[in-house]
Amino acid sequence: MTQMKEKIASLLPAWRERVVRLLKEHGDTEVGPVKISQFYNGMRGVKCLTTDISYLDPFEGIRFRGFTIPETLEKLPRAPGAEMPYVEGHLYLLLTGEIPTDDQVEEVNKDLQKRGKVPGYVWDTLRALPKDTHPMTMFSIAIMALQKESVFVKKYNEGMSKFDYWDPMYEDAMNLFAKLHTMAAFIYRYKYKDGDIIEPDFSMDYGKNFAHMMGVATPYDELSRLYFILHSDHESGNVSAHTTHLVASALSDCYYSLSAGLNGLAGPLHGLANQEVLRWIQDLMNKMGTETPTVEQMKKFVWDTLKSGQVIPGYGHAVLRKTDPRYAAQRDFSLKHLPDDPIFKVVSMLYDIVPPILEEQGKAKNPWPNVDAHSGVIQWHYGVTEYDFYTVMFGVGRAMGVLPNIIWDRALGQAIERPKSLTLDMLEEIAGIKK
Ligand code: AMX
Repeated sequence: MTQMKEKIASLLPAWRERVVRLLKEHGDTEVGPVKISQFYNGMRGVKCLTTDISYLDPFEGIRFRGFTIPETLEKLPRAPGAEMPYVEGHLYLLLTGEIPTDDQVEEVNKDLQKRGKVPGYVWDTLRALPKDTHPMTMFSIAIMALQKESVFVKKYNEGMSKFDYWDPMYEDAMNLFAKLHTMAAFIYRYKYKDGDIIEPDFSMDYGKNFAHMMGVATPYDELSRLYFILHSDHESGNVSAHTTHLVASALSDCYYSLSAGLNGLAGPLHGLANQEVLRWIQDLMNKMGTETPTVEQMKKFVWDTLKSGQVIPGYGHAVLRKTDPRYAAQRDFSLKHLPDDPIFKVVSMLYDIVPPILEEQGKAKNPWPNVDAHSGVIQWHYGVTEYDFYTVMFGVGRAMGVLPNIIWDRALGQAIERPKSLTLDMLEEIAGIKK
């Protein structure tokens, strides 16, 4: 057993004891009311989920196991001379709550390498799809194709104690995560590079191997590490995390659950926003006929977008009420590596222009940029210009957060999800509306 899995096993009894005690002694304690508006506004703010893997503060942004993004990037181990930490170390942090040693990271890396070979039938499945299939659909199908490998299903069918569920979930999660970067890069090269596939090099770490398989030179390896870490987890209530958790709550395995979560990530209000941002910025540049639009031209374009009833992609957030620290981390990377990139310059100008306009319009609760306002421009700079693909990379990163969540769901005995719904008649009656 690896040190990472042993660590989880050793932490479990104390966590279980806390949950049992909480439920036994305080199970009836009320946490908060639910308003009628929350039935129709996507349950904004209803406190009814629990995770210990990340917490999203509206003003401070995400904390992974208690660490802010700058702390995470600073504390996690990295390769000698590398700018960004190992993805493997972040996985260890999310799963165990502890910053790993170099030795522990090395062991995770070796373990993922052993699990990394993708069976040929996955490639056959992808090759059978029409080339114009969206890469997120391809990614989701590739994950589903692997479902027959599930260790959880096998053990469940053999019969196992519910206290042991987490163990085969862990095995499935690691087996799946170990292959995601290879499947993502395959989809990229198959779809956009005439099927000129670059084989994985498992002597490399996860981020470097992804950059290698994409065929993009350094510092794309640094960017990949940063990108996967930043996109990993964002509490439990966002669509991809919640869907993964919901599906897994039926004891569906990691393959079914992650594929479902990624189908949610593919929505334009969630993970697809990063491709929308780039499309929108390029539309702006094309319409203005210049790579360097003026402030006035940009203001007009922002207002025109709003007046046509569309949202400004990359701005606003359901929970955050300030600039997303994931945006800030990508901005720091860009200031160092691509300060003169024309699209980065537009992104920077929009940072000054959009928030006051959204405030003046007075609808969005958060006028500040989110993670997606920045990710596309950096990918474009390094030649990954096929923006349909960006959400696939988001998905690889997001898996690193949601898979640990569903391992811990099983470990702490979270039940099948089943909230109660009411009819409009019932809500009107509660509201005292006379018909
Ligand atoms: N541009 C224009 N209007 C916006 C807006 C934006 N960027 N963000 C919010 N609004 C509008 C909403 O459409 C809503 O209008 P309505 O009352 O007419 O329906 C109103 O402001 C209130 O919305 P909100 O409570 O501030 O946001 P929300 O929680 O309903 O939605 C989000 C959050 C992210 C979907 C929304 O801000 C949005 O559509 N942003 C643009 C798309 C985007 O960037 N998505 C990526 C989010 C991060 C991620 O998941 N990857």
